[in-house]
Amino acid sequence: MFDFIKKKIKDSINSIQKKLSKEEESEIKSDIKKEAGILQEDKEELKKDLEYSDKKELKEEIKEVSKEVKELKKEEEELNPIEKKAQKKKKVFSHVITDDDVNTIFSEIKSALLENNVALSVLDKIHDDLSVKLVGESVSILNNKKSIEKAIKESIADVLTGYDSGEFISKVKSKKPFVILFVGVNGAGKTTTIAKLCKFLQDNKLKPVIAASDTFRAASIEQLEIHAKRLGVEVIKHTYGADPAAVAFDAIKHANSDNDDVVLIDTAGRSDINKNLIEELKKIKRVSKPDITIFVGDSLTGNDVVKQAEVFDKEVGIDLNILSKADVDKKGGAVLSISYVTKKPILFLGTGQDYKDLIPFNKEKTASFILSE
Ligand SMILES: Nc1nc2c(ncn2[C@@H]2O[C@H](COP(=O)(O)OP(=O)(O)OP(=O)(O)O)[C@@H](O)[C@H]2O)c(=O)[nH]1
Ligand SMILES: [Mg+2]
Repeated sequence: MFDFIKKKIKDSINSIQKKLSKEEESEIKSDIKKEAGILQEDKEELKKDLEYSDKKELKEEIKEVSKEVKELKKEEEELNPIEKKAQKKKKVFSHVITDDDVNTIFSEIKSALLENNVALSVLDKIHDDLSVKLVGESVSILNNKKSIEKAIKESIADVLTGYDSGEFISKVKSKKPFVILFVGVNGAGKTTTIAKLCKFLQDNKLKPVIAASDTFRAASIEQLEIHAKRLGVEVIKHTYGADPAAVAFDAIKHANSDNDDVVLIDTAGRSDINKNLIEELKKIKRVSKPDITIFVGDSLTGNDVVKQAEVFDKEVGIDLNILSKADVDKKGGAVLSISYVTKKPILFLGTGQDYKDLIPFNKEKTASFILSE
């Protein structure tokens, strides 16, 4: 994930580094010129003095000064690499970052983020954040990479919100049975994510049961039953075409009598979010009164998945996001946008087809990963 953004961020840091290095070069040059000028004046003075004083002594002095002038000229000619020269002069050149510098840094990142389908509001937020963090900051010209990288990392982390998986488990344990409703378009990864989450709950000593409330798509019940058998979890089902809300209701009743800890309600998707789907989900929600509603989105669909999440939130109401297929997503635009746009945190990233491929989301790690080598 983030391959393309990673490269662009590096390019942007290098280009600002280059800009500042050029600035430093001219600063050093003008310093040297100034010093050489002063020495030249000294030399002229001494020459004048020579006419009136002890010639031998003054000749020595002139020789000294001439030598220094020569050395400084040589230094100016050799003004590369910059680092060596600045060290030699034992002078730390610093630069106060301007709006213009931040625009230079941001312009490269912006194109990368746009190409990765990052939402516009997220772009604006990152730009504003970078300005607040960097403008007016005095950075070392030779060693500004670290401070700029740090600011970019923090600005990216600022647009991300995660929901701690430990906190999630505590919440689930706070009520019995804890009911979780899953929503999302078809093929988003709901059913697979439910199977992975069963494993995660089992690993945390919780007993889940699944409601097969997708009575719409052919083979959806069998798909769930295959996972459930492997995981040793019960599936509460009706027939295809049955009322999905009634299935959810039965699953909760079953959990109460069977002492199950969590009810996971699988629902149907549609290729687009149509009225039927929304009405169906609203009814399931009314009947099952879930403690948490999770939106499952396919991260490969970039900005579309963010728009879907907004619609589901507006129509049905969502509490958390899980993004699937992060393992095959080279861009990462959905991951960067979804929590900022929907204001709902990311709980997990799906990173493959195995049950273990459900990674708790961590915003600092994600931001660091974007800037890692
Ligand atoms: N590589 C990868 N594939 C995934 C991941 N999550 C789900 N898939 C695959 O995506 C496809 C669709 O997943 P489902 O879980 O059936 O999606 P759904 O949302 O239940 O789809 P409908 O039931 O049609 O609404 C399946 O082939 C899954 O194996 C993931 O994290 N990584
Ligand atoms: Mg499904």
